Amino acid sequence: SANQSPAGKPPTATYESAFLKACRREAVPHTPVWFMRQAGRSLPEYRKVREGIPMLESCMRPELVTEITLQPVRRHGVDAAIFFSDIVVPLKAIGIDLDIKPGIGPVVENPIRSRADLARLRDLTPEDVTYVTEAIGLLTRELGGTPLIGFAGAPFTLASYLVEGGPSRNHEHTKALMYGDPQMWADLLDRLAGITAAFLKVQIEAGASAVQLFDSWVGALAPADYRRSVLPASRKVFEAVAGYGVPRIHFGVGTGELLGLMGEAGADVVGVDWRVPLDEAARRVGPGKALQGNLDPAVLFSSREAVETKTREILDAAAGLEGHVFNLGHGVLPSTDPDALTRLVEYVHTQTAR
Ligand code: 1CP
Repeated sequence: SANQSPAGKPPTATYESAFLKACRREAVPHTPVWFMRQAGRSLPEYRKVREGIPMLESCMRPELVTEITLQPVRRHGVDAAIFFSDIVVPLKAIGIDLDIKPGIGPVVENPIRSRADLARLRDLTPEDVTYVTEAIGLLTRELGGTPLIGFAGAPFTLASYLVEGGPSRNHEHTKALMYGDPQMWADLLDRLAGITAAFLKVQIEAGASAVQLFDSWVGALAPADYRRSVLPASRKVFEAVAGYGVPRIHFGVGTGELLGLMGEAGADVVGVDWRVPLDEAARRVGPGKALQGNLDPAVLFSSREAVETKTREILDAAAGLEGHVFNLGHGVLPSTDPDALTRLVEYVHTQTAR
């Protein structure tokens, strides 16, 4: 596998990549860069190949997934690719009645609200997502030494879509279940942890060199609730994939107060949004973990000078870290100028060349 230094053989280019070295907290030739949502609507070549193809359908076409995943690598020279898919793909694959609606996001026809609904969440098997295995096989051949990041939604964020029935600002139905029926909530998250772990294993076994667990909306919770009601399920996911030796990244938005606990859940790399400077984030996370982040994606709409100033601040705050992967604090906004992203990759690489 490209993911482990093969005993008695020279390590692969992928294993020696700046991205995987930074995740392992080893010395790097330059700070590696990738962007959450680097594939997608900011790229005209993406809009072109997606034309007329619904989002979920495009995730099930291996050649299209391969092309879309490679687009930002070719254009921006980022240090890692992220598999083109969505956090709801494994739920669709086990038969949950959902769709991704343009301009809205994932919508679940019949939300999960009662104990009887839990039976709809059956286990995921590799046969449910053969198109994922096929796409990753194609991709790892095309990518050469560039690592591929696999990903999945974390149990809390998946539960939020399933219980609310779609995107939500306040997560009120989700919290009603969490506080009102803690046993059903625990069972729901445990089932989702099993599905998520199975989906990550498929990606790693097909050739993904790292995985990111997106708990995008968990910042809606206080630390005590996170510890009691979410951390056990996220820990189960991380433990399930620990044996592969691939770096595990854990990311959420608005999680400044949760960074320490998110590290405890078992990640090797903790993702940080723009609200906490990286040196402070490192104090909260503690030793033994790399950090990923954390430029506000909205900064890319300002002048080149302003982008460089904000980026320089991040690189300075990251100077004492054990490992740093440069990223945005959340996904690329759809109307971002792609050239601003290309310039940002170049700026981080030249500023950190060692
Ligand atoms: O038709 C389209 O183009 C729809 C837009 C879109 C895209 C391009 C959606 C719907 N998903 C995706 C791809 C996607 N989703 C990727 C691969 C792209 C890349 O990173 O290069 C990834 C990693 C995701 C993961 C994802 N989906 C997350 C976690 C990341 C994050 O932004 O926090 C979440 C929360 C989702 C749900 C989702 N899917 C799509 C939308 C618009 C949303 C968010 C809806 C909401 O606000 O709740």
